[in-house]
Amino acid sequence: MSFRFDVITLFPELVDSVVKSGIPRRAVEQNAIELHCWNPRDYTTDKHRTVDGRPYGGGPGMVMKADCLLDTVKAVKQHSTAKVIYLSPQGKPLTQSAVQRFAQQENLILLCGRYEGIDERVIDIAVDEEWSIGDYVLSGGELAAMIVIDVLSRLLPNVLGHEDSAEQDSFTDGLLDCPHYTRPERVENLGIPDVLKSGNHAEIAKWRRQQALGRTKQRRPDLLQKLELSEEDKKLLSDYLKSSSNEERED
Ligand code: 9D3
Repeated sequence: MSFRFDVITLFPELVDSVVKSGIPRRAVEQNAIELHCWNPRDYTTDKHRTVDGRPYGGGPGMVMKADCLLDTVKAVKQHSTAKVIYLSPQGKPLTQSAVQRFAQQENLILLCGRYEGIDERVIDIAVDEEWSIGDYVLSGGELAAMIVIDVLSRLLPNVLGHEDSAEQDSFTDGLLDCPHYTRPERVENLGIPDVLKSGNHAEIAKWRRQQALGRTKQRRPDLLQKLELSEEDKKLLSDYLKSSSNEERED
């Protein structure tokens, strides 16, 4: 499995930095991902290489011009038949399962806006899907495109150090992760749950499942509502909630 990303951006050096370290970098080194950036400024035809214009109807800010964007898309499409994904605050909220669907395509064209956004006619003519990364205001689509690249590189087999880490990731089973500990055994006045030192793997798995269920219930009840819990999970969760309400009453 491998991916090719063609990213349309006024800040190619920013997008390139996503493959400078960590898992995305390893994916590039293993030829599992290819990243190509395309700068709309290189597809302008005027002396000042203008990529933005004032909005029709007035108001603050600038809008990215249609012509250089459409010419950039045209150039990219000579190398890729992929879908054009526009990252924008108006898009559908991106989720792990949406990215898993992207992973079934081999290639993606990621279009990043700057300023107030792009001329709407580019969306009408050239965009297949519009996605947002959440309800907060970025200064452009680049960080969102980098997130798509990062999330997809974790889905590549052989790229993660541990073969099975991707499957154990939070969200793949719909739950938040359990707590993790490593040496030393004592940090300031804090120790480690005894069960993790017991060597009893069945008990350890049960404890981790219980922590995942309990933390998800307390921090992300919306995630838990989507799941159908087994009778065993329900018991683990109710025991967790009892002991965590006891802790609140302690001292
Ligand atoms: C005043 C209206 N704003 C829209 C919410 C203007 C505006 C803010 C930020 C227009 C563009 C941007 C730049 N943002 C992105 O390009 C972007 C984004 C985001 O801001 N939040 C979440 N996901 C994304 S994906 C691309």
